Amino acid sequence: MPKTPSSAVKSAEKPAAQAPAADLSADFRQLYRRALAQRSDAERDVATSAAASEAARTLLAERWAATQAADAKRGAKAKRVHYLSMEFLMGRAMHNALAALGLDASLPATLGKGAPSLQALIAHEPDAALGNGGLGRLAACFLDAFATLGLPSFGYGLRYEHGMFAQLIQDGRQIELPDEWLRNGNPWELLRPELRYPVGFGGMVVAEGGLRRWVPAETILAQAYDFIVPGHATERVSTLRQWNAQPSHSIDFAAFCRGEHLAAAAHLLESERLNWVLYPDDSTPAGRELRLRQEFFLVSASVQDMLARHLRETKDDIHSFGRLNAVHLNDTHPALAPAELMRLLLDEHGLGWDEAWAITRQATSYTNHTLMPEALETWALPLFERLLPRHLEIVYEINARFLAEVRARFPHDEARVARMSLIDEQGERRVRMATLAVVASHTVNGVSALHSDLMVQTLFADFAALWPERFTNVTNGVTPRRWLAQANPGLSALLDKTIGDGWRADLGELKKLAPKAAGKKLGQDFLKTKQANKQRLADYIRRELGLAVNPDSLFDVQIKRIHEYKRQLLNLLHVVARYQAIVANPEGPNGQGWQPRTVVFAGKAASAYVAAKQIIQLIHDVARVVNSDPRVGDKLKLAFLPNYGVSLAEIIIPAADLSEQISTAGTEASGTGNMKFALNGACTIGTWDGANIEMAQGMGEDNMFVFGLRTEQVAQIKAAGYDPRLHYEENLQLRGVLDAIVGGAFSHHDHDRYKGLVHTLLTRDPYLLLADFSSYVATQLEVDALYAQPAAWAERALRNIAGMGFFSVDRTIGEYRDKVWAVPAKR
Ligand code: GL9
Repeated sequence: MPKTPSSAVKSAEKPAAQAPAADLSADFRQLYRRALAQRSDAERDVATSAAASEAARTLLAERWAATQAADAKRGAKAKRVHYLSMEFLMGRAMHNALAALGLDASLPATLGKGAPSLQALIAHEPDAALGNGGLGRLAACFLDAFATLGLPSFGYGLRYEHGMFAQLIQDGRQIELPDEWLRNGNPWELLRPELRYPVGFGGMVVAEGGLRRWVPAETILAQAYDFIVPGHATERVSTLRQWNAQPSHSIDFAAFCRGEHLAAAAHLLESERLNWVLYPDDSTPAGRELRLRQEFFLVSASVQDMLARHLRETKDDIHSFGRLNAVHLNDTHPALAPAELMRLLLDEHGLGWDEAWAITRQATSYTNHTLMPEALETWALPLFERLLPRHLEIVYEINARFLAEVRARFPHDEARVARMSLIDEQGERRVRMATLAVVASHTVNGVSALHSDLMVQTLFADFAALWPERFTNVTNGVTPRRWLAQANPGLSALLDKTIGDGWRADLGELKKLAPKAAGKKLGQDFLKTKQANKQRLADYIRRELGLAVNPDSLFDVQIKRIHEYKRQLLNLLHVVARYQAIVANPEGPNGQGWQPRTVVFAGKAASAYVAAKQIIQLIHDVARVVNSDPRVGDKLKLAFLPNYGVSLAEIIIPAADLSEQISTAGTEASGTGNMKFALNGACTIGTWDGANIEMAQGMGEDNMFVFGLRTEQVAQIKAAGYDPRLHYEENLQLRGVLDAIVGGAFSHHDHDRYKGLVHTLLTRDPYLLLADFSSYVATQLEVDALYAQPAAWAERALRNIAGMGFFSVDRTIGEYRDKVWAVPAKR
């Protein structure tokens, strides 16, 4: 059949068709048994999962080596993508590895009698939680698509010893504990002893024969570890190259012999602390100097590595670097990359400024992931100058040339020049990293249609006026492998039976569900798979919290970082309102009883974020009261599941009936959890924000429970002078809720505990919770009404799934490849 142009475009986004994969079960069995025999003295569960990961790793490492060899062979011709990110939130690797090898379904048969189940094997692996939230998980989904689409590429990150902190709840409060994910080693990484680069800090700049040269005061070595990431229906295996800091010289032996043991090793600590921790903060650059060192360490090692490879593969043709290499900045955290590339091109390779800058701009692109002003990185000039003196000279030169361009285009507009400068001159002088990223990039993208529009209208308006062609949108996506095939085998099997199994590689296939969505039998089968997932979550909640929840109740879920703009507090205000209504009116809103609900929260608060931590405490306080009130029974239960992460999400998401995506319109850049829920057949209650909008368009707006103010309305209300107290005064229900909280109804009559929280709502309410409250509560009643009709609910959920084809990470990476990185199709 001849292809229409549109299907030709679509098929370019699909993974390449593959010959049927070879059966690896015999090889796997042999490797597994050998590895197990070497662990005969270990505890059985630990031994079996270690043996299975070793066997899978061996098979994947062969494919990985073949991938590297194939790319190296094409190296001089094919463009490579380098994805620089301070965060990769990988989660567990075992299930994905076994699925990629085609061994997950047949595992029991492969391993034979007495072997552990897939679930048991997986349970022992710690999450690689080297990210804070959506931004880091997106990067992990990208690695999956890189392999699946066969894109020559590297992820570059840091090998943190401690990932995202472990969250413990004590008396309703969050306690942070270090996460020791590397304690038993990481079977999915390969040490690369030959890949080691010196990274300098501090020192001075000297002039030498017309060139500037940086003489750093200290040098730390960056040692490469390759974390291997397999793709779907392909033998390609992606690389996440993670840098580990090592001292450039060993202990001071003389000092050691004098008995000065600590002094002999002081510099070891200095280097090692670089990769101790992932900063647990998505909004403020904490521990400033160490964070800046981490960022430069990532950037310098990665840029040196790609330059070395490029020169090796092109026989020293530095001039073609920009044509053959994409350097992508995942947010501004790696925005020093263009400055470091400039330094190397100018000072080490002797290029002139114009050519060096042309190469740098040809290579660099940048994704913005948030408009939150507090997340915009800037560095105080004295710190920047002390650590990176040569880079500051380069930043000044970039700025001088850039501002000349601005002045030429907009004469006599010094206010504009001040706004656009790479240096913020108000108060303490600071380097603006987002500005550096925009000026150095050929393409800048946002992560949803709305966010990309707002980005050029607000944050980067001056830059869009100068270079409109530089800005674009690439809406986020998620991997259907981890988030549907692996997390939800029940629903996956039902989809396979109903529309075939092509959706794993081409999520657009889900649209075949739409004409079948009203089918009675399909609806019943769907609800059955949902029920089994809910039972599994109910069991987990009982084990974790000792709380019994009814698996027939509506599972209403909000899981994500705790942040005021994400409005977990609005969700909680609804819970309190519902609690009060149940007590006041046991017959239900229309005399037909209350639809039983289980509200589930999970998420971590940044350690220094006081308001977010208070919200966690309030959730626990409300839960204690509601869950133990005999008048409520199972009409309402509230559960906060501690230590949220990728693996917990894989249990919770398939079990959700209702997905809470309720950020203030204009604040959530995209969201990706919203996509995972809908893919698993949860209906969404959401604001007109981020990717919710495109999801609603994909599934049909009537199939989403949309509520609340839109972005323009939020802006108008704020401009007119928003007074939240008016809502409090007008809405009796809202008043009852806030009065109860501040009056100590949930805090053992402690009137002070939530005084601050409520005071903020009544006086400033920066995220307009009170303005959206009544619309939210009314929409929640619509949710109840639909849920009371199982067939109609199932149809709605199936229509949601059918509309999710666009949100595959394969489509996202296809767009980056074509629109941002301009990687030519394979010949
Ligand atoms: C984020 C946005 O807030 C999300 O809306 C978006 O989906 C992701 C990925 O594009 O990026 N930006 C950001 O700084 N974080 C995001 O999740 N924060 C964390 O990852 C903690």
